[in-house]
Amino acid sequence: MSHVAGATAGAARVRWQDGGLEFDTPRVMGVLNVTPDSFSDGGRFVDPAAAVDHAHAMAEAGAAIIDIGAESTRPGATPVSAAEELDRLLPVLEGLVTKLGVPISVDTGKPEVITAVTGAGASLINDVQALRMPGALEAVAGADCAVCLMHMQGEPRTMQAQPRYHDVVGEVGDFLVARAIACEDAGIAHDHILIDPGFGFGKTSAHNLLLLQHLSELLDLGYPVLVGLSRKSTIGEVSGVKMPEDRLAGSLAAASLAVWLGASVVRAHDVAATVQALAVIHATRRQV
Ligand code: HH2
Repeated sequence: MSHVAGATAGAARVRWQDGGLEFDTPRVMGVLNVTPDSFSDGGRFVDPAAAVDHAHAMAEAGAAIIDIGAESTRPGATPVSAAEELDRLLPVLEGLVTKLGVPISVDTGKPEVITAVTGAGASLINDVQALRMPGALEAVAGADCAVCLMHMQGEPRTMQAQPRYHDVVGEVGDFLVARAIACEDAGIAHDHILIDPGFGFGKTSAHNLLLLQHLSELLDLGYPVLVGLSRKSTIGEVSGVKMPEDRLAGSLAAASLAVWLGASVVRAHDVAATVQALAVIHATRRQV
């Protein structure tokens, strides 16, 4: 399989009952954190009305899907109960479902949250634990939704203490394919699955940069690839930019590289700018 510059992820598709996402063009997933403590926008959208407004603004700016998270996964973040997650999520979901015009993803791994939010209209479960929590696989298999399986070494509280790999690209790929096979064995259809190397989740900057450089190897696993590099600390480290909200230029560079190398979906905080960057990458690739 060729993954030289200019190769395309093709017209892969991720499905759910009322539609799905076609990946003949790269897509932007807009980030909506309804948390008090997310690393770059914590506290801005805890008010459901502010969250709903921001989701609409991101959809208007060209987001193909909105990802709502109610528990921060930043290093050292405090875990949140399922009840607290649902208290944060459900008013926002209720305010958006049927009105937003683009599908909604929820960033969660708890089975009771998966069941409640898919019942309330979420189309995709984005799980940084790749459905490893007991009951999570079954909850997705029993709902009509797609899933994004992300790699993480360790758990958020301690994951950045001492990440170690012999072969980060091989180990992340092996993990993701094993989780995808577990999903398919549980009855989740192949075209309901996305994979994500999990930039910053139990990885040093060197690990993250290697994974980005070798992203095309993950395409060989046969699932569309989602990447989340927006505003992350590796961008700060390599550029010397301290504040996450000042890392737009670096985030666009990383998103553009990822899409050039074959990523289908980019998870981003700055939707309009990312949509514009990806349009240039896509147009260039069509000329190759
Ligand atoms: N990164 C974050 C959260 N969820 N999901 C996927 N699939 N991939 C990612 O890279 C990813 C993710 C972290 O970013 P953010 O949501 O902005 O911060 P926080 O976890 O602090 O809320």
